[in-house]
Amino acid sequence: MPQQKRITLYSAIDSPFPHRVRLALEEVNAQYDTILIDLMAKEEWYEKKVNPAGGKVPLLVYGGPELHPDEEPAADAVKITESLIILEFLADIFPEAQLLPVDPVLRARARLFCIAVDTKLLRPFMGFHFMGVPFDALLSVLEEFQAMLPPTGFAVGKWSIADAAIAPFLTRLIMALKYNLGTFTPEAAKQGLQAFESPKFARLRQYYKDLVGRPSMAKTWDEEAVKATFQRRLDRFRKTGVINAELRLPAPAQ
Ligand SMILES: N[C@@H](CCC(=O)N[C@@H](CS)C(=O)NCC(=O)O)C(=O)O
Repeated sequence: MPQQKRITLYSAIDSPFPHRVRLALEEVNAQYDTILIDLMAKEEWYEKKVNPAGGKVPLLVYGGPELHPDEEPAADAVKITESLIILEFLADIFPEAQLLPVDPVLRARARLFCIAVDTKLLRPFMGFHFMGVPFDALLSVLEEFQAMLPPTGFAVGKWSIADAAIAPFLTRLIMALKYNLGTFTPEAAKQGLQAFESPKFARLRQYYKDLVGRPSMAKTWDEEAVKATFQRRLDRFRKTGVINAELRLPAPAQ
């Protein structure tokens, strides 16, 4: 079925949440416009005219004409927030792409996997990056995800929204370890990479390679750009303790 309406995605380079949506849009070969929001210098119009409920990304507009950055979406266009909900929406409007499997049991597994990313991975992920939580906490969660994977292929066999849900976090984690982008020590980063490279994580590593090998990832992952934006976020955190609009800690001792 051809795409019925215009799709506009409000995204941000460093954020893993809109990245989830971009992966799915690429997987279904959707035509879409992207409006980039700089989360560290967020302009007023975004919250005022587009997303008054907190000014977060992603936000997907379905319908209406082409949008210019500081323009309010048309009244008859639909605005959808929350990356996991947007993924489900894309699975619904592009049914032939099977972003969710046809089999009800696999569909349930894909959805559980998505929820597990948000409930189990996000906290230790943020904790390790910014709050001195040891990498071991993250490793044990990664082990749980590895255990959920089938022997080969993606999270529930064929690529699905479950893979979109986790992939942006894995790419960012490996990037952070490779380039020491976080409040952890270089030694912790080295140990983290060694653990990831160990036989224990062979299945997760293969899964990561499969995710990174998708054309959808090639089109949506610009490591240099993410690295630069993440570095800015880290610099701000070191000066002010601000992680994002919702999370602020005492500025770390220099
Ligand atoms: N649960 C939301 C989380 C979205 C979210 O937290 N987005 C952050 C970026 S990582 C954001 O836009 N924060 C607003 C800001 O930093 O000003 C989702 O899955 O879409």
